[in-house]
Amino acid sequence: MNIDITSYPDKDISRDTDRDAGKDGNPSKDIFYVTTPIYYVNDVPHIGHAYTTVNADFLVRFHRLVGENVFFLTGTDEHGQKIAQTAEVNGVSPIEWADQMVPRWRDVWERLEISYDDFIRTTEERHTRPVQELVQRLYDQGDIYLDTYTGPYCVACEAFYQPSEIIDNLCPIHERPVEWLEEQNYFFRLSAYADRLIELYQTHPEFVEPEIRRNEVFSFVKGGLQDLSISRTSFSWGVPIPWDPKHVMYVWIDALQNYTTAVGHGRDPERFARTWPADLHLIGKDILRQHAVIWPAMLMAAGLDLPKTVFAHGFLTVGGKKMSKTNLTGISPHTLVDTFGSDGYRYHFLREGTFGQDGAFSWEAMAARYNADLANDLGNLVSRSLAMTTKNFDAVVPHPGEPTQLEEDLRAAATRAAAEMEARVRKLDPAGALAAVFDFVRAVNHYIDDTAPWKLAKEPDQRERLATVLQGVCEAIRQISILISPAMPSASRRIREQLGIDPVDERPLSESLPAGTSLVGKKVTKGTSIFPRVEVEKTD
Ligand code: ME8
Repeated sequence: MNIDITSYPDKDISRDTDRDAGKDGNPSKDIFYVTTPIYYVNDVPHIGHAYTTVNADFLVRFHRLVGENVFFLTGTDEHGQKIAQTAEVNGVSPIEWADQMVPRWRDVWERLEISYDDFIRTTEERHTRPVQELVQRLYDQGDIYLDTYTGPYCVACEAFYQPSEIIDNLCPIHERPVEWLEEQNYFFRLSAYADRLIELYQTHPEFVEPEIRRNEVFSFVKGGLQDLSISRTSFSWGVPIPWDPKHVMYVWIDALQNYTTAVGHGRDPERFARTWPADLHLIGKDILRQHAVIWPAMLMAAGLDLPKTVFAHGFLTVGGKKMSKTNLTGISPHTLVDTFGSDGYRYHFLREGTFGQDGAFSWEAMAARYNADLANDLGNLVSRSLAMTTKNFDAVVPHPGEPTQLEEDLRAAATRAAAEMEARVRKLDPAGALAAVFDFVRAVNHYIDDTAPWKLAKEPDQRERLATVLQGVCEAIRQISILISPAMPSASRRIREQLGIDPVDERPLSESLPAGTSLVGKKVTKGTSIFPRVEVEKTD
C-alpha cells in the first residue's frame, strides 16, 4: 500500500473537545447517525452478524419513519492477521480475498433489505489516509511511544489479553489457543485516559448500554488500564505506521476509525460536522472493550466528540456458546430466508428474546412464532378482510357510516400502538416495539370478532354498518402496513399493493398514521398470501 500523508489536507479536528458539544453544543449536527460493526471478511456472514445489522436497520427505518434525517453505516474490516492468514490458506493476496468476499456480504444485506447509506471498506483510501493522519498526530503529541509487548494475543478476536484472562492457554471467547507475542510495538497511552473514562461512565451513563455492560466496562477500567499495543511487525497486512512503515497498525486502531472516516473525517469537514458524533454504535458484547474503552480514549486524545451511545447486545448461541464460524456453528441467513422470506427472518430476530441478552436460536421457535404472529394474526387478518370487502363491495373500499364506540376504540388503539412503538425504539427495545404493533394487530382481529361482519352481511338493513366495519378494518390494515414497515418492508409493500396504494411514503408518521378515509373508493386485490404457513417438518 502506498499512502502519502504529506498531501493530505488538514481537517476539522480543531472542534470543541467537550463531548457534549456534539449533541447540544454543535449546531451543525442534524443527522441521526447509526453504525453496525464492520465485519471481518475472513468469512461469509452468519445469522449472528445479521442479528446486529437487522436490528440496526429496524431502528434506522423507524427513525426515518418519524421524519428524522438518518445516516446508516456498515462495511467490512479487511486488515489484520486473521484476514492475511485466511487469504494465504486460500492462495490469494489479502486484497484479492477481500474483493471476493465483499460481494457475499453485500448480497446478504440486499436479501435482508438492509437500507444502509454507505458501505465502507477499510482498504479504501478515504479510510486509510485519515487513519494515518490521526495516528501521526497522536504520535506527534506524545500519546504514542515505542516499547516491547509480551503477552497473549487471540488472532480470531484480533485482541490482546491480560495473562490473567487466559486459562489453559485458550482465548476466553473462542476457546482456541492464543499466541504469546514478544515484539517491539508502538503503544497508545490508554492508561492516561482512565480517569476521564470513569468520569464519562459516571456522568453519561447512556454512553454504554445496557446497564450490565456499563458495569462491566466500569469495573474493567477501575481495575487499571494498561497502555495498548497499536502496531505489529510480524506481518504486513495493515495500514503502515506513517513514521515507521515496517510497523502496521493493530487492526482495531484502523477499524474503529471507520466510524469517523466514512462521514468525512479528514476529507469533508462540513459533512463530518453534520454527522459526527455517532448517536448509536450497535455492537455485540464481544467487542465492548474496543468500543467503550479504546475508542473513546482515542477520540479524547484526538480531541473529537464522543459517540452518544454504544449498545452491546448479547450473543445468538448454539449449545450455550456464541454462534460463530470459528466454532463451526454459523448458520447462513440465506438458509432461513429460503424458508421464512426476508420479512419472516427480520421479524424473528427483532421479536425473539430481549435485545441485550443472549438468546438460543431454534428453528422450532422461529417456525412457531412465524405461524402464530405472521401467518395467523397478520396474514389472516389481511386475507379475510380483503375477501369480505371483495365479496360485499365488489372489492372497493366503501364509505363508512357513523362511527360507534368500537370504531373510536380501534382508532385509539392505533395511536397507542404507535406511541408505544416509538417509546420502545427510543429505549432500544425492538422486541417491545413489535409487541406493541402486534397488540394492535390482535385488537383489529378482536374488533372483527366483536362486530361480526359476516353476520352483518346477511342483514340488508345493516349494509351501512357493514361498510363502516370493513372500511375501518381496511384503514387499520393501512395503519399496520406503516407500523410494520421498519421491521418488514417487503410485507408492508405487498399489503399496500393489495390495498391499492403506494408503498409508505416520506411523510412523517404523525401525518401518515391517523385514521381517515383515504382508502375509500380504492380497489383492493386479494393477492397471494403474504405469509404462507411454514410446516415445522420442513424446517428440520
Ligand atoms: O469483531 N451473536 O468483526 P466480526 C450475536 N471486525 N452477534 C454476533 C454473533 C453472535 N453469535 N457473532 C457475531 C469484528 N456477531 C470487528 C469489528 S468494528 C470497528 C470492528 C456480530 O466479523 C456482533 O455484532 O467478528 C459482533 O460484535 C460482530 O458480529 C463481530 O463481527
